[in-house]
Amino acid sequence: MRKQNHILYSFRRCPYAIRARLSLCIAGVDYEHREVLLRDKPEEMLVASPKGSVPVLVLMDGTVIDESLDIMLWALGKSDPENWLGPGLDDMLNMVQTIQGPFVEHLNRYKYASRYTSGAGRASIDLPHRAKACEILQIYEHILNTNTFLMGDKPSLSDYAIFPFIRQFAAVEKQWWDKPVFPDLHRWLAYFLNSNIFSEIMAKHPVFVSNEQEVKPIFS
Ligand SMILES: N[C@@H](CCC(=O)N[C@@H](CS)C(=O)NCC(=O)O)C(=O)O
Repeated sequence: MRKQNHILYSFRRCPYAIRARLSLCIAGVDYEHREVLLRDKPEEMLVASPKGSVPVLVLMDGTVIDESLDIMLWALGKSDPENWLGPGLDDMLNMVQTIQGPFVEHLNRYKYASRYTSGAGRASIDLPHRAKACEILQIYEHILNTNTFLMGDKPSLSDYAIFPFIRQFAAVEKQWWDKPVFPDLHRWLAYFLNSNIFSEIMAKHPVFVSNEQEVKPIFS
């Protein structure tokens, strides 16, 4: 009989799912990975969390955690071998809120400009929103001028909760980002992108279809 396990519904490139997987990995939490297609979400996931966003963690006892930051805090609460929760939690959460609030708003408008505009002026990227996002990045650049990481000389929850979004931002216009526009942020991001934990959690998984059906051999 198949062993019961926690289940994570995830999407490989999603920054929210990336940070959830990072925390599950560092905490050594064992789980069944269910890779989903955002355009075709499995029924099991929607039953567990009707809002339909990834990541969704369904614990063995049936508890559902469907906010990435809550998954991070749950995993690190179980085990935090690198002391990601070491710095003050309130300061870290404040920093994280800026990213998932205003920064993500500007990132989406910059990256997916054509979704927000129509007609002749339709652009593929939105530079005013890039500039607004850069105002926030300038704050991090300033911190990283003197600190190796956002909260000091060791990586913490803030770094791991934030870098997946900066990765997404950096990929929109790679040549421009690589000038580099923010040299210390560039160095900081490279550290995480080259880390073993990042390679581990970016492993590709076949798309999960349903418990009853076969798993499709497609990769996202
Ligand atoms: N607040 C949620 C946001 C998660 C989120 O927005 N995930 C995106 C993918 S990156 C999603 O699932 N969007 C739904 C969709 O595209 O249908 C969290 O932190 O977990």
